[in-house]
Amino acid sequence: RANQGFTVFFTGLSGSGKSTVANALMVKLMEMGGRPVTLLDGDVVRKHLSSELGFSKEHRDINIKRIGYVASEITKNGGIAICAPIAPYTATRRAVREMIEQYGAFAEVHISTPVEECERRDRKGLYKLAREGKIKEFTGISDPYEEPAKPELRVDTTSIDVDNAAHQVLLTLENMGLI
Ligand code: GGZ
Repeated sequence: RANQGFTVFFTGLSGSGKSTVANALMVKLMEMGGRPVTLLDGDVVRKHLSSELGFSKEHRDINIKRIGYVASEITKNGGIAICAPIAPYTATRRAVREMIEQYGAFAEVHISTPVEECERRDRKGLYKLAREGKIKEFTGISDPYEEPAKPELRVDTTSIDVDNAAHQVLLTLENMGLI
């Protein structure tokens, strides 16, 4: 199974650094050549694949299962899928893992940057809006985030830079025999 496809599934709060690390990882994997790399980023997926969905538990689960399905097809065909949604629910993440492991490997990467740090950064001003009650059901403020118990890797971006975080993901993939 040396050249099997695989999925790197990032999970973590809004503003935790998922997209940034996922992008850096994508660049590194593309530079290595070989398998095609597809990035399924949270907001891009929401625009193109899940535009009718909101942020209830039901809608988040539908969103994550769609991402999982696309990633499973990529994995089945020997490619690399990088997913970067919040994916707040353990059971849904497990369902995606099971779907993908039928075809290839699955590496869950928890970007564990604490909510205090995400809110301090508040890159998009969403935490402020959530505090003011202008965004309901906001993950980490007024909606749950279930921490992964046994991710393949956990990275807190509070004190390490993007390049270092992406490098840690690469080392994890290497240890799994995937690259
Ligand atoms: C969480 C929200 C919400 C609510 C809008 N809760 O930082 P962002 O802006 O770009 O990332 C967040 C994105 C989350 O979408 P996902 O598809 O990743 O979520 S899930 O996996 O739960 O389906 C944030 C923005 O959408 N956003 N409202 N209420 N994030």
